[in-house]
Amino acid sequence: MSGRIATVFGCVALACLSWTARGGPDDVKKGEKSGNGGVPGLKDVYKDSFRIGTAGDLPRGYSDEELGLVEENFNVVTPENCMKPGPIHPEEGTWRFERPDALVQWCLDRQIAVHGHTLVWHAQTNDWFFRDGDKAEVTRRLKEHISTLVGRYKGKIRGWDVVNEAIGDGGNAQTSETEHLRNSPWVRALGPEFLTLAFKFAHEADPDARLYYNDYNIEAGPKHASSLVLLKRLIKDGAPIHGVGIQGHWSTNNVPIEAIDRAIADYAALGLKVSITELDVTIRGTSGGQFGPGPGPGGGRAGGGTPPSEQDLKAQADAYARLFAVFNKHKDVVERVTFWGLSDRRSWRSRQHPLIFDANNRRKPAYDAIVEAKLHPNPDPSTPR
Ligand code: 9MR
Repeated sequence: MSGRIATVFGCVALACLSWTARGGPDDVKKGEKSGNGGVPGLKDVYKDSFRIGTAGDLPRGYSDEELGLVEENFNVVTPENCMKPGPIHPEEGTWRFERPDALVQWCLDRQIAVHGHTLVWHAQTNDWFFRDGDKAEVTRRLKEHISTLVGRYKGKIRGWDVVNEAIGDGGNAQTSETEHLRNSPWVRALGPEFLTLAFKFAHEADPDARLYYNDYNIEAGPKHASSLVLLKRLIKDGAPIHGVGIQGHWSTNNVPIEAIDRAIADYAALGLKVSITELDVTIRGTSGGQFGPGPGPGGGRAGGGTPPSEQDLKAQADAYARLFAVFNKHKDVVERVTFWGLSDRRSWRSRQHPLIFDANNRRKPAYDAIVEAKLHPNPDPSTPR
């Protein structure tokens, strides 16, 4: 065993020992204390499996307590909004680098990796990209956007969501045999080739960056089938793609464990890695990655939804445990599991309490269940404990 690996093992073992000394996760009282309070950080517990991430436009506006939680638990950060085309590149020649620079520097100073989100999207992309432009001009703008952004953080940002959410919703048996691309301004301007171009431009700007296609609901049904058609085409056309991001906006009413298990294997069979890029499990209601207020009872983004019951929290903990068991089963393929937000206060679905820290930064039962899923795996992850 190399010295480095031995050190890693030693650290996790120490972390686990301190956990055991407290009597194990059952002994961690919900709401007892904010922060980790001596409990091992998730990044250490899962060190030999994959990176554990959080999303947020850190560090501005975050409290010391929140930043402490990030440092203790996560070894990769995704900027939630500040690197999207709209905020970072509102007009041709106008760039807003202040927040992204601060985020990258904060992470670099702490040896936390950064995953960039997102270079090309149908949403939060200002019209100037497409205005009065023929195909050659829009391609030039796309290239300039990607080269400038990826080039600026070359060697500092580990990977990128190159294209986000290109596949349309509402597919059926017929569309599942096709890519079923969303009718976005990118498709209208450049045709389906916009994806290949985006990957090529990103690779040229930083040949070492891990390049991802990212989407929601692609683990099951016609959208999964379309994702396979699309990815095969990208690979065939020589797009430098390394992985697929399954966003992972699920709910306690719908955790498609078997589909996720199969989908990861399907992507691996194409030679791709997989990351879970925007994980949250809402309590009650439905989920999905679409914009707008969360659907169903308790949906929406503003705070103050009905507080979760003990039963809700238990159902959520079971869901997270089963998910992490499946991710861990595929740890050779899964590179990263990132939660979409830090706490239930810092979530786009805050009324549905979807994350592992509550609105006051206290560990929820889901946190303990995720640790347990690694330390004492359930022999049959398809069933709750
Ligand atoms: O969480 C993000 C929210 O703060 C923004 O208002 C919204 C619109 O830009 O985007 C949210 O993040 C989305 C992500 O970028 C792509 N997948 C779906 C996420 C939730 O809408």
